[in-house]
Amino acid sequence: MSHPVLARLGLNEVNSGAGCGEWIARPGGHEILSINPADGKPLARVRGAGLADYNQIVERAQAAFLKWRMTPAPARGEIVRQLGNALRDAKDDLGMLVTLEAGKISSEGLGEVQEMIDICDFAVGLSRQLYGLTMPSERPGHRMFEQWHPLGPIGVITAFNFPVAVWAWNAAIAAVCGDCVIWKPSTETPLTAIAVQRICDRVLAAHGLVGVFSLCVGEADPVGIAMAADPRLPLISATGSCAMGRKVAVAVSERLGRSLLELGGNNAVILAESANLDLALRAVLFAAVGTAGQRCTTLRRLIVHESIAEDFTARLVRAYGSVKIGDPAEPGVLMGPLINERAVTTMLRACETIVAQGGKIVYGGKRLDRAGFFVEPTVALARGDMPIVRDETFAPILYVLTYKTLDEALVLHNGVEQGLSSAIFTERVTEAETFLSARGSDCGIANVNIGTSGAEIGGAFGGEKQTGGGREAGSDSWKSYMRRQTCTINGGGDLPLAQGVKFDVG
Ligand code: UN1
Repeated sequence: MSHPVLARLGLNEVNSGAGCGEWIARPGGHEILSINPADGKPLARVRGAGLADYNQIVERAQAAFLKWRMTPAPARGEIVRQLGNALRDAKDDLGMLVTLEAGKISSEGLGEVQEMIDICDFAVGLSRQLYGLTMPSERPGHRMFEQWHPLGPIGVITAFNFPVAVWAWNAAIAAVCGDCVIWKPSTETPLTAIAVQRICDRVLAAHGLVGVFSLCVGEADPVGIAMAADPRLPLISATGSCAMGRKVAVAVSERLGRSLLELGGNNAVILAESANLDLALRAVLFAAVGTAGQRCTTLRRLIVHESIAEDFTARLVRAYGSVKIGDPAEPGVLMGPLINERAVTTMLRACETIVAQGGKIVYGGKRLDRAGFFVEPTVALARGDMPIVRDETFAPILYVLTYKTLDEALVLHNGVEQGLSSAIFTERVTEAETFLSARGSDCGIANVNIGTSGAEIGGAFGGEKQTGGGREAGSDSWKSYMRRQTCTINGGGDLPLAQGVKFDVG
């Protein structure tokens, strides 16, 4: 066994990736090798689910739903509270496993588990606040109101870059809403998912529950495809690339199901002339280089006022030079590896394309000569009309673009197909307000004087345009996980009809 953390989290050399409580001992899908991206070596193996395993998991979730939907929401919240506490107890180990399997630096690995704990806390409070409105009826003696009911078992598909937090945003909220959750994690990070599922198993078993949360590790074919097409799952929440989201959206809408999509971003910062440049420098560095550029909220385009562009780029390049790259488990390291070999190839190819399209790489652009999947964080001078700038390359490449007027900056800013996160750095209130106005940022997240990444769970998280339109985590995102019912009760002895319609017999 490669690392003691794996054993502490109940992981073996070969693990079943399918089940809940009682795991399917020998699932029939492909075997998946979990690799540590920091050295390219295997951590452990996972047996993925085949179609028969998937069906068994859905059937168990359907059975569990019958009991879970009738459990009072605050009682469901109490179980999510206990899950949050179990995550607190496991925080160090689980954070380390995120580092080992996803290559995130330690503080980000721990941050992810903290994000799970935070959303559990949020969900506990929410379990007593699933409010419906009461509205005055136009008919005498009538009462009209709406109430929210659980949807059913739902499918949650997550990506490698947030291997546990994004599941938690969905699962904690869905659970207090009364839904059961079937999780298909990325095949790059099956071990963290199994570890989380085992924690869920323990919490649920203490209450005689099984099947509220279940796991189905597997390839898109057959598991992802089956989930998207499955009418037993009224909602599919999916995080990943726009290409993946498009397939999920088509399959889910074909059966008139609901999807909640959190797809690619191409996030920008507008750096105005008046900006506090020290603050901006730190924010840009974290947003562009943090998580090795593998967040959907990663800063990809820096739109700088032309008067400060040269100086700021020079400072940025110096700062890039001081970023410590290396083993993400080591203290002081700020940037770990990319997730796999394919990600490295994609990044290097993008760097060639930048040059071919007339851009100039002023820092980075190369692979590091060491084991694992390490690259240099990269800064490129570019123009908004270069096709590569409009694509999301899931790697630490930052394009620097320049502008003269705020209107011009906004055109550049909104001139991409994705619409997740955005920010402006300015000390002028008029510029900040324009950025936040209806003619400003067209993204789901718009910040002033903070970077594009690192959102808190209390807000609704998601984006517009090809980012998919879904909202997860805080605010009223819970409504996506429930069905709304409008109820009218006639408490009088008469039968008045709405809109004054008369329909009297005799
Ligand atoms: C993602 O990359 O899919 O705002 C989610 C952030 C994190 C979530 C990112 N809280 O960067």
